[in-house]
Amino acid sequence: MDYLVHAQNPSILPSLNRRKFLTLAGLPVVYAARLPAGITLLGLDDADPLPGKHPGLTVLNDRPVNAETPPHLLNDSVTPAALMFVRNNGLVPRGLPETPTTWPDDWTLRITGEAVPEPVTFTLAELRRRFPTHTYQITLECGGNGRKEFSPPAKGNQWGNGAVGCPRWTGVRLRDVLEAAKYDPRKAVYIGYYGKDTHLSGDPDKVPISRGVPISKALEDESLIAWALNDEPLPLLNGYPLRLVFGGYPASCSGKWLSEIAVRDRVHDGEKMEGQSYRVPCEPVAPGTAVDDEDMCIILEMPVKSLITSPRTGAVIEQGVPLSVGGHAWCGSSEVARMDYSIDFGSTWSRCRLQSPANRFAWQRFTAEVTFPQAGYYEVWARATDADGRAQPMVLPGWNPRGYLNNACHRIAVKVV
Ligand SMILES: Nc1nc2c(c(=O)[nH]1)N[C@H]1C(S)=C(S)[C@@H](COP(=O)(O)O)O[C@H]1N2
Ligand SMILES: [Mo]
Repeated sequence: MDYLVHAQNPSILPSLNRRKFLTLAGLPVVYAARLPAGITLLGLDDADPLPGKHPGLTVLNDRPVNAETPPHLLNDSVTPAALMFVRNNGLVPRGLPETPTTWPDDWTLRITGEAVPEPVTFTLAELRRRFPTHTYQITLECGGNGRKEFSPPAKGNQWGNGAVGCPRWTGVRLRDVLEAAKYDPRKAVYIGYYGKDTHLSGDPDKVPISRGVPISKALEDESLIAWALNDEPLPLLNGYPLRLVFGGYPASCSGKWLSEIAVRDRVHDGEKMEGQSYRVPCEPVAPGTAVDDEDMCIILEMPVKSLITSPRTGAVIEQGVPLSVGGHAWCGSSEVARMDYSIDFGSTWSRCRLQSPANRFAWQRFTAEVTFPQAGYYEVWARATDADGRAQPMVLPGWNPRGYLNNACHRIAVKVV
């Protein structure tokens, strides 16, 4: 096997090169190349449960591990650790506990780069002792969440709607640590992260991912170097023992298994910062268009979006009984200002109740009591609008080659009997 494609991505299988293999739980899927588009391998359901994760997560891929959370399991206001989605680009670092209960004091974080006078190393124990600790509830959403719906399809994990979660994160401000490392504000342009996960090829000289954010984002109050999720050590698959957390930006910026932060004097040029990764066409293009690298722009803030988490799609309800609908809404910068639902395919909309966020970058709970005029099949559609008046589109927004930023309205089916 000279080249392994472990991506569990049935919709692109027919286009796979003959020499490429799909494996599941370490076994080759022998006839993978013949699997019709749209058929998901049944065996994925038998894959071993992921350490620290709820068995209801949908595993898209087992090497690297990628798993999303079905919308109806995301109903908690604060996402439990076991329900936080997992998106790995490489292999989880070896030698760490599968279900951690404490922190390794001697884990180190190096601050490097052109914009610090010299590299500085902090142990995790020092970080915890030396800097003020902050806790924020922050939504993380993969830039490719919703990719499954793009047509023509985009390569990569075919995420449904569940590559999102909003737990409470505890750590220190990245700003405080950069200041302690005496970073030079006149030189600093970007930060780039490095983690301890390893490249799928096993090549120690390659890193699976090394992304970052503009220095202005790095310096925000809510930009954290975090060691706890909901007051417990981070789950192994979510970056134990240390990770970055940036609200409002694609979650790919929030480096896991964090071991180094480079303060760069230029836009960070690490793995998956360049080319077409986490970029969209600078100008809108027609679906299917091939776009040159130089016409692709880095994704910064994520768009306004919402998810109906209760009831689950397919609910059967009794006529005359109002249905409680609930979910969350979030956006990359400002707050979500209003939330509406429709039961007539978007012809008319009614207001939902919408709570304020726990803090900036936390999702906001919405609820509505919905009544249906008669028995039958309905869909409930949900639409969030941000404080700048930008609303979710009802159909797929701007097609882009890698299938990012799908913030189309979420829908569920309801049978009234
Ligand atoms: N070191 C490291 N950090 C990483 C990744 C990774 O593969 N390795 N994946 C990124 C991507 S693409 C996403 S969407 C988020 C996912 O965070 P989660 O797995 O905790 O949900 O982590 C980001 N940070
Ligand atoms: Mo991602």
